[in-house]
This record gives sequence, structure tokens and C-alpha cells, in this order.
Amino acid sequence: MSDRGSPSTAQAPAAADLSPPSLAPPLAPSLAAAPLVSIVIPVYNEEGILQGSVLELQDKLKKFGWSYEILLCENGSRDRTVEIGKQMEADHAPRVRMLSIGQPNYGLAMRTGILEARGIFVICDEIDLCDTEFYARALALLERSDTELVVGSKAMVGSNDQRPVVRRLATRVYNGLLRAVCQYSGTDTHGLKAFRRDALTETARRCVLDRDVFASEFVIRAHREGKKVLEIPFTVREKRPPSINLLKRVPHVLKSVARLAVSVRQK
Ligand SMILES: Nc1nc2c(ncn2[C@@H]2O[C@H](COP(=O)(O)OP(=O)(O)O)[C@@H](O)[C@H]2O)c(=O)[nH]1
Ligand SMILES: [Mg+2]
Repeated sequence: MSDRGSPSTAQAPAAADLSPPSLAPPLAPSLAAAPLVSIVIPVYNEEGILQGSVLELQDKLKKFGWSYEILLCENGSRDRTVEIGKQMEADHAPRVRMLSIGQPNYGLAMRTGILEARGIFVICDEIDLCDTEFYARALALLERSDTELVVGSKAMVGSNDQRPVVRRLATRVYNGLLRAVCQYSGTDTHGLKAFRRDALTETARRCVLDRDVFASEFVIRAHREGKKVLEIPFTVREKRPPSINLLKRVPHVLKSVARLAVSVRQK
């Protein structure tokens, strides 16, 4: 197994390490027009939790004192998600931005958000998670070490995955598949992510797969391109069950993994 497919891993830092990174120049928000942090959140049919999650997230972010933007990356919603997102943008601009991008497609939404992000750091989250404890740990690592991409793992030692057993099992089967076909030795590609935008934007641009498999292509490409990637455990506590049935995702994922094996070997 090549080193390129082997992310470093880190145990959860001690409580004392959870403080937000100090914003020493040149990262101080006052010195830069762009925000320090862009938080990219794909959203689809989330009228039930969208507003509450964004308000709660903004509230939690206050304690960090970061300048930030939240990019809500919607596509194809058939409920009131667009209307609510647009209202959030109107009420909270420029801190909340709403992107609406056509057909339902998680990966395309995330990739578009990453390419639209303006922050020095980019965090990819999910509207049913919004885990600011992960943000603090990841940004501390990105700021204080040469790590370029932090991947939150639901499956490594120290993680606390509170999802039902079937979904935990699915994560392990999927990672086994990635190990077999892409020689990827990390434990999870679908967890939360945080990275230095200047280091990873071109990696996102080179990704060709979308929907569920974009996140895997992004992480595996980063490894293969020699980026400094670190996995850290995190706690998965969802605000609601997923809207799309796990079994419905399987056929497309299987087809895409075959394409992924080819794609990540190409520049
Ligand atoms: N833009 C967009 N977001 C999506 C789509 N499917 C899921 N999401 C979002 O992706 C995040 C994770 O989705 P979720 O249903 O919790 O699935 P899980 O990742 O299996 O837990 C949430 O913020 C969803 O709103 C989609 O087709 N398009
Ligand atoms: Mg979820």
C-alpha cells in the first residue's frame, strides 16, 4: 500500500487544545477583505431544520470571534428550502450566502461551494451536524501545523458515531471498497472536512465525479497529490435521520467507485 494513500491520524486533542486558534497576523480578519473561514453546507429539502441550524451555528460561532461566511449550497429542493435560505441570506448577509444550483446533487453542491468560498480556511459541514467543536480542533491543526486538509473520521479510534448500526456498517463497507479499488487506507472520506483554501482549491477543481462520491474523490486525490492530510475522530450526532434511503444510494455509488478508481489515477 503506497504512502500516498495513508493519511496521518490523530487522537482527539486534550480539552486544553480545543480553544480556537489564535488569529495572529496575517490571519486576523481585520486585515483581510475575505473572511477567515468559509463554511460550506450542501442542503436539500431541509425546510425543517435549515433556519434553526443556521441560527444555532451563528450563535456557537460567536465565541470564536472569527470572521466567517456560511455558504448554503442547495440544489433541486422541492420544499421551502430555497425560500428559507434566501430569507436567511437577506437577513444575515454577508455572513450567510445562498447558492442554488439546479438538480439534486450533493457532490456538485459541495464542489461549487468550495470553488465559491473566499475564506482562508474552508470547512465542509452538513446541516444536520454543524459541529463547531470539530471546527475549533481542525483550525487549530491547520494554523499550528503544516497540515493542509483535516478529515473528520466517523470510524477511527476515538470517534463517536451515534448513527444506527446499519449506517455505521455501511461506512465501513464503503471504506473497505475504497481500500480495495483505490488503495486508500484512511478510515472515512465522508466526514466533516477543513482545509486551507489555497492548498486544496485546484484539487476540488480537478474532481470529475459528483453526487455521493465527490467527497471521496476529493480526499483520495488530495492524498495522491501529496497534500498533508490528517484524520481526526469526531462525534456524529445528527439532528434528524437522512432524507435519502441508504439502499437507494447503493447502485450509483457502486458504479461511481469504479470510475473513481480510474479518475484518481489521472491528473
Ligand atoms: N445540495 C444538496 N445537498 C444535499 C443533497 N443530499 C443531501 N444533501 C445535504 O447533505 C447533508 C448530509 O445529508 P444527509 O441526508 O444527512 O445524509 P448523510 O450524509 O448520509 O447523513 C445535509 O446537509 C443535506 O441537506 C443533494 O442532493 N443536494
Ligand atoms: Mg446526516
